[in-house]
Amino acid sequence: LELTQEEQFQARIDADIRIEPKDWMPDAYRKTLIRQISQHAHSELVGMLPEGNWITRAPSLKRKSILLAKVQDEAGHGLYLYSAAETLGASRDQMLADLHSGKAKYSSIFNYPTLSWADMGCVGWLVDGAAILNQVPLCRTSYGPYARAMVRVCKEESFHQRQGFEIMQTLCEGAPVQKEMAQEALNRWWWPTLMMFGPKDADSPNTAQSMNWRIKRFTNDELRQKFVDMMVPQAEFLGLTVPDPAVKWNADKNGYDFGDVDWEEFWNVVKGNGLCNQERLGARVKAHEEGAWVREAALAHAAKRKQRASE
Ligand code: FAQ
Repeated sequence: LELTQEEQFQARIDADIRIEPKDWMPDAYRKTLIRQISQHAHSELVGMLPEGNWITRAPSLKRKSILLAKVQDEAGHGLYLYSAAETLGASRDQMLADLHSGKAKYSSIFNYPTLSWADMGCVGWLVDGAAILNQVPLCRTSYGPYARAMVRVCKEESFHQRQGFEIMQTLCEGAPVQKEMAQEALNRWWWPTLMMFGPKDADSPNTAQSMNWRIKRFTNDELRQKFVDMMVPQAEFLGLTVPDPAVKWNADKNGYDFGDVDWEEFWNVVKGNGLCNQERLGARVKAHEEGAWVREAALAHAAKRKQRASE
């Protein structure tokens, strides 16, 4: 019995054999990966902005240098991810053009403002916590270059998460007003973080096929449940309360019950109408335009070197 190309491809996936750039793959697999990886790359770049807001206002030199290093890591993650997408034939210029025109998506979470120093704690603790839960399984995603990029990214993310938790812990062990700041930030970040995992499985058009191709290793709802199970005890340890009265331990399922996300808010932010969408995109476009001379200079330098080498 002869297997079709597509059946052979699926058999490799089912046997957990990685797909590499030069291997045959269905067009839809390539398209899905370009969509997910470029969206992921854009999230890293836009994700620098909410924290960039606090670099000049960090409460100490030590905090400033840690935050600076973290934001630089995010730029690096964006670059690995764009490179991974390029191995699928996507052009970086096109991906960036799609981000700048508002056509491409990036994570909803980065459209919320960072109003206090405690937000740096919550971004590290909750947002990076969610990012790690989502990305550790991606180290086993079926496409080789994406999986390998995730290994280093996850190592750096776990440092990011610890620094966020440590900011929260310092605030929670501090004066009452510091603890209030921590609680107020948790109240604002909790629900938007739950939205990072994407729509409910029943409303997620891409999950079933992406699970079948082993691009995704867990569904959106599975990861959201893992997140709540991980974070509720950490919040209790800090002496904080997650802003969801429905959170309750459920021994039968060996996990927490929790309330429903405000999906109207989620889609509103995804469609571009969140609190900071315009500001974030505006900042990216401005940075790109103001960096034009650097790209020109780098190209001119490369051309000169090539010319010299051939003389
Ligand atoms: N925001 O069918 P599904 C970070 C879109 S972590 C905006 O479930 P899928 C680190 C989705 O694209 C954040 N859009 O889609 C950091 C789709 O639309 P499309 C980035 C969302 O792909 C931390 C539609 O809804 N991480 O950056 C969102 O199977 C701190 C239907 O959804 C990744 O990107 C959302 N939250 O599952 C940096 C991880 N959720 O494209 C700085 C890799 C869904 O069909 C500071 N990505 N949509 O038009 C993934 O795992 C998946 O793509 C999901 C979505 C789980 C995000």
